[in-house]
Amino acid sequence: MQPSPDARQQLLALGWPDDAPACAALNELPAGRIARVSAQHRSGYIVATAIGREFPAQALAAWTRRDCAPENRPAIGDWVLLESARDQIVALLPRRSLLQRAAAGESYRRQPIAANVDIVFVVSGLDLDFNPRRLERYLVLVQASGAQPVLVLTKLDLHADVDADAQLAGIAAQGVPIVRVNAKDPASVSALHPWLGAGRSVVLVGSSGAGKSTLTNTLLGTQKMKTAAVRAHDARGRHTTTHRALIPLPQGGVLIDSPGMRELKPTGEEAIDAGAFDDIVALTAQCRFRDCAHGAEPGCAVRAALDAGTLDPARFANYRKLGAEVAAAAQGFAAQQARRAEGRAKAATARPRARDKYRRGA
Ligand SMILES: Nc1nc2c(ncn2[C@@H]2O[C@H](COP(=O)(O)OP(=O)(O)OP(=O)(O)O)[C@@H](O)[C@H]2O)c(=O)[nH]1
Ligand SMILES: [Mg+2]
Ligand SMILES: [Zn+2]
Repeated sequence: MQPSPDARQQLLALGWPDDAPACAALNELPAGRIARVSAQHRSGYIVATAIGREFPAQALAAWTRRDCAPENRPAIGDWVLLESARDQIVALLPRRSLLQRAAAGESYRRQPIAANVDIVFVVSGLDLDFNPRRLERYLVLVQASGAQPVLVLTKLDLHADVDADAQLAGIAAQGVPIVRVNAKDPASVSALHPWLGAGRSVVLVGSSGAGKSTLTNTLLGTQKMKTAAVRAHDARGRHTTTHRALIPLPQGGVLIDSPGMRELKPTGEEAIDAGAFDDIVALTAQCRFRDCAHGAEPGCAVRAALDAGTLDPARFANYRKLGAEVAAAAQGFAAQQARRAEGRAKAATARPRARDKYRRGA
């Protein structure tokens, strides 16, 4: 079946990256059966095949099983293939990117935040919520996603006096664009348009009250998302947005608004030296000893930079803290995988008959 040009056109409006060479194989698929996951509920998925054409779709049984890893199930932003006659999802199409964090608790499970996004807007207010260390944490996770980060600092109209430049110098030096906006003002927010053209998908992340939904509404030109004032004494938000939403924009791109995050733990897949802290990595390469611990060793370039005031000690401390967290998460995840494999092997030898019976019925 040749895809109709109409169906293809409609997918483009949902963020289908038609020009991406990596998607050549995907473009052979019948466009009329491709849909994008636009929301995820406990009972299943909402998918879209065109702007305004959204409907619930059944997930594959394999995805509803408890032992299915969350990152192997469709997430918001994923492209899926539907069965021709029914609203049943039959396949998850290959991803360009996946932004994820570790789920809360000690389970080492992963929690996808958004799939197939090109850009992650890391949103932070310039108010009391402003915290460069937390932004660095976001950047480590974004770095591992395959998407590009952009730092969006909101509430410029209220806090134009906040001197963020010095505190963000390390981040700016990584080449991460930093944009200051009044999220309520369309003219101010138009500074974000270059990242929001046709075929682009952008996810908004940041703590509650940062202004993600306010930005969404201003970009969209309507008050689609609910917003709420932050607490006066600490500028914390009230977790107003409770579900992720995929929203096609008049600028041509697609935006995913998400609930404010309380906790942002690495999954262990991140590489602390792969882009979020290049300035520190460059310094460590100049230390006299390759295994320098940046303590009392002679010829330590890191300590020299700290002493000279060219490296922010808080940034360096955060680099170490995040590095340790990534390593611990990777270890925990590997140990958990090993336990699971062992459990599966035991179950297979103990109950071959029962297992065969269930498999046949699935
Ligand atoms: N003056 C001003 N107010 C802003 C700006 N950005 C956000 N706000 C206000 O900050 C409050 C929180 O904004 P929301 O858009 O609800 O924040 P959110 O990030 O979506 O929060 P959650 O949905 O809870 O995660 C609202 O009262 C907004 O009007 C800004 O740039 N300027
Ligand atoms: Mg919100
Ligand atoms: Zn050193």
